Amino acid sequence: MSKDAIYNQPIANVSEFRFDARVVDVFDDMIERSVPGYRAILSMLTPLAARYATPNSNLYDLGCSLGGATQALQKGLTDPTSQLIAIDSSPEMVAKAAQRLDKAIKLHCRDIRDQSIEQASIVVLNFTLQFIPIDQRTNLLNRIAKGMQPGGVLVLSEKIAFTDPHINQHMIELHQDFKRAHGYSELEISQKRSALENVLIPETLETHHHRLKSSGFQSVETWFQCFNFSSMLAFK
Ligand code: GEK
Repeated sequence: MSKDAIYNQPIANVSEFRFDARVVDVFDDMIERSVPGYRAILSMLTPLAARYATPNSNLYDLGCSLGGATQALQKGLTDPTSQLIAIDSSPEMVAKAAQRLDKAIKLHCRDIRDQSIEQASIVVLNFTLQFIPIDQRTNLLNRIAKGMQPGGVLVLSEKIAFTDPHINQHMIELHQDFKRAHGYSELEISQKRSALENVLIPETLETHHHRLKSSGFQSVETWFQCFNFSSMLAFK
């Protein structure tokens, strides 16, 4: 696994974060050392797929990156009539994912805002919605809910914000401690923060729960949280 050293030297003007070839090359290392609980969340997708995938349904991994969540879902599938569909808008990501994923999985380089959702038993947005402009999130979730079967489940994992400014600040600092403990320097932490500033927009859990309910999901609950990283289940 290549080590993420993208921000370890001073950069005069840090440009907006993009999922380009450089990021793709170090992505496995970057996400493991940056997102608390990433592995734990992936590992839970396997029992989820085993429980909620229905015959002749589609399972979507939206913003699949290198297919970590897709592979975790596939491990839980027992019915050969369920179809896995993995989508990402970064051509470099999709090219590398294609080398890893089983050929039975439909993998497309596409914006998730243009992806039709049909007969879905499971939809995964594992740290992807946070990159969609806030004013387009409701529309996307409406379309996802519409394309899901009754009883289907959406897994929504997000970096989150907190209403209480003190808690918000503590969580940000605890997350930075996590990154330090995983070998990132102060320079790397600060340059990455600048790169993500207008690209990754976190919202509170209350906002997510409210939006999910108003988009057509019956029941919503947070099942995982570590500092400012969280994962929710929303049932149609
Ligand atoms: C995992 N889910 O390993 N349409 C399609 N893809 C998009 C869009 C969009 N509009 N916006 C961003 N992406 C993965 C991790 S990473 C999270 C997801 C992170 C894609 C983008 O190209 C990238 O691959 C992914 O969403 C976000 O479980 O790096 O923090």
